[in-house]
Amino acid sequence: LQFPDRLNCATELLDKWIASGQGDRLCLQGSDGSRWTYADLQARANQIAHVLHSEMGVVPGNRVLLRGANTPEMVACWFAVQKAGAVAVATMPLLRAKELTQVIQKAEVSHALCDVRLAQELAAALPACPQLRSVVHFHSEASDGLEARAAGHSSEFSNVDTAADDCCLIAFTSGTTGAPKGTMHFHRDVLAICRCWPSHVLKPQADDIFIGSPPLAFTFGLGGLVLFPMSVGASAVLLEKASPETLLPAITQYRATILFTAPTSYRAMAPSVAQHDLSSLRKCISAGEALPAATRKLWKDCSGIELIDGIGATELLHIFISHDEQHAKPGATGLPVPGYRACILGDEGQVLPAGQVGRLGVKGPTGCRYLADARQAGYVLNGWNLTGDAYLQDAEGYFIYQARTDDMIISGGYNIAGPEVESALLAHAAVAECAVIGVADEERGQIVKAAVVLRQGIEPSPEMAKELQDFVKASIAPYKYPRAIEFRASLPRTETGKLQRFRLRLPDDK
Ligand code: 3UK
Repeated sequence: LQFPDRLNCATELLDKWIASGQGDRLCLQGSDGSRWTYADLQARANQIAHVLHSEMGVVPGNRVLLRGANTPEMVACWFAVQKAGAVAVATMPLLRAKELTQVIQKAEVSHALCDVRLAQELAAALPACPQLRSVVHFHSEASDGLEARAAGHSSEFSNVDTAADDCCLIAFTSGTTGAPKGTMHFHRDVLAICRCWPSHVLKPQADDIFIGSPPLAFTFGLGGLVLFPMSVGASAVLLEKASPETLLPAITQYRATILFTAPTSYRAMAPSVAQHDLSSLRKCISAGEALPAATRKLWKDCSGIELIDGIGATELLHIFISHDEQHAKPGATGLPVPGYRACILGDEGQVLPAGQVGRLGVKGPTGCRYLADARQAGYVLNGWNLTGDAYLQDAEGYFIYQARTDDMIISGGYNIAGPEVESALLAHAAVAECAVIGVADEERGQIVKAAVVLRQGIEPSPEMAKELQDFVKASIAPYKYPRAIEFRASLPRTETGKLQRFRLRLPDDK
């Protein structure tokens, strides 16, 4: 991948469409019924860039916190930050003051653009954050709100002449294991991910309509709902409240063609698919968590569409191992996306042969850059970015997910990957969701325990527990069966939809 030395990602993803006379193409649709062309988005981003520059005092290199739900205005803010040569620090809408404080301090945030509906938690963080000098609210009717300020500025702006390897985005990991890590990405990284996975796997077209659930603060959502559609001149639907219940009717309403969401969301939508017109839908992408074979089959059976699985990570910005519809292999994530290399590393950092379980290492145009974090040494080994996942490679080179490295269960001398047991349980018709963890046991070190959410209308009982145990024993090696089963009404998840297995290991979490 070759890039010129000077590069601003806003020029390449946004301004180029207007420059080539295609500014009236549809770019974004919002939950409020708004429709923005590329020219609309450019004009608004330019006005906001003026606000940043001349009213808020942003200079190139400043870190600007962005906080809001998925809306077109939020995308305009993102591009305004790029145009001003500053660094976007996007935060998940549900973060509380304490977590915002950590992010603001770690990333040395000096300015913020915040949806007025999320103003409260940010205000509560401010006393502990003297470095944050200026906050402006958007989606606001106030006279000092972003809309009123932007209206007073020109809709033309000359982008700051940034270097291809100037940092433009600091993304925080979800922090399922310890404090969140800030990861740094350059202008060229933003363009590199558009040329890797989308070009080789997704193959979107200019008339595609993208839709999905991930927040724009999660790089899965930023890529899938902003960068990838815009890199081909396509459009995206931004839903403020995307859930399994709202996604299906939205696909029908907007005639969406490409869907991005997490495996659990496909599973939750499956029973209702028959009641919706999904005839517009062409491609469905699953990422964020391992895709169980049972979920792949369920979605194929109800929608006729073969899921495209892909593993991505905040530190690598987007997907680096995946497969297209023709090369799906149940239970496998796929092959390295062209541009990336992946390997399985042993405890001493040696590359392991096919069939052996080890730590997944990835190398490519993105990755390996943690923001002032001593943990970099533990996550980057000889240039390989360690994702924290245990994987193996099969004889055909496919990468097969095992577990998060710290979620591997050791019971009676056996290494057991929780997700394999979860996959086996999910094949049972009574199981809606489940999570498998290891719990301490005097005799066996750990035992396998399953937390199970039953499908609506099915009651928990000792007989059901026994049935599930027998079902697992019959489909995978019997020593892997869950010796303990706990029925629950729901499972703890992050805002990005990931299971928080560690919370199930805490004594009091219900
Ligand atoms: C897990 C998967 C198996 C895996 C992400 C797509 O999830 C994203 O980023 P995060 O930093 O988490 C990374 C971790 O999530 N994971 C994600 N996808 C898969 N495990 N199969 C998958 N398909 O543990 C990984 O290390 O939150 C996903 C694009 C951008 C992203 N940031």
